[in-house]
Amino acid sequence: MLALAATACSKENPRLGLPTPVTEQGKRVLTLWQGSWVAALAVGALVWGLIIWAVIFHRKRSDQLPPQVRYNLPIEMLYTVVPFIVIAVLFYFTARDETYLEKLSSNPQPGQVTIVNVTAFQWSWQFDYPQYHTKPIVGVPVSPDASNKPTFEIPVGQRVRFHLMSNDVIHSFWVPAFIFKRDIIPGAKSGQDFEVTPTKTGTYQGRCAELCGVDHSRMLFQVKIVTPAEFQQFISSHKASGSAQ
Ligand SMILES: [Cu+2]
Repeated sequence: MLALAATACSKENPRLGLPTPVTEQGKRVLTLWQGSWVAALAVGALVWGLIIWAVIFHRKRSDQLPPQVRYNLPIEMLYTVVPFIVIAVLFYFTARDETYLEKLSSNPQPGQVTIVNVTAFQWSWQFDYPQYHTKPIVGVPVSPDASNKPTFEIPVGQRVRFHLMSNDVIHSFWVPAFIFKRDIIPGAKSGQDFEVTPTKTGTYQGRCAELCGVDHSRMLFQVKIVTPAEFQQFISSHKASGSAQ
């Protein structure tokens, strides 16, 4: 109830602790989270109701032992079937949304799907656009200057594919506003790609979410979601010198 009250000021449904999503995929995660809360509250209301009912209507009235009942088959069945239904519903929606979030474009073409290569290292990030032959955006490890976070840009309204790589240990790519994070396993051959469709322009904070060494907490970056025209400008200003494109 506290969580509901704390988020009730916004016009939209309460986000229950999650940030405002800035991607299509983030919206799906938020909806799954909200649905899980509704399911949890429904189950909670049932359990609380039964407890209160038992406390009020079946409290001790005398020293006489009430009739001792065992093996009530209908109730035993109910105990088994109801949790199974609860789990099946949660499983269905989780599996459905996981499939949606894992979906990758079969043939990513520049202009339709922007590929960003993300390389994590102790303790910063490098961002490359392999389709555009740009100069890499490299973070300075252990930069005491908080404004010096490596910042890359992606276009709004188009799919963006992140390809994650690590040079050393396990890191984790996390942009809270995406409501998504993915561990980066050094040498992993699969599972290191995911796609998002940004829906809201702005500058969003990112960080490493896997304890990866002494300066883990300084592994910060920023992602700017910009209009496609601004993105083209960003790409031309980062072209490697002497590149044909
Ligand atoms: Cu890290």
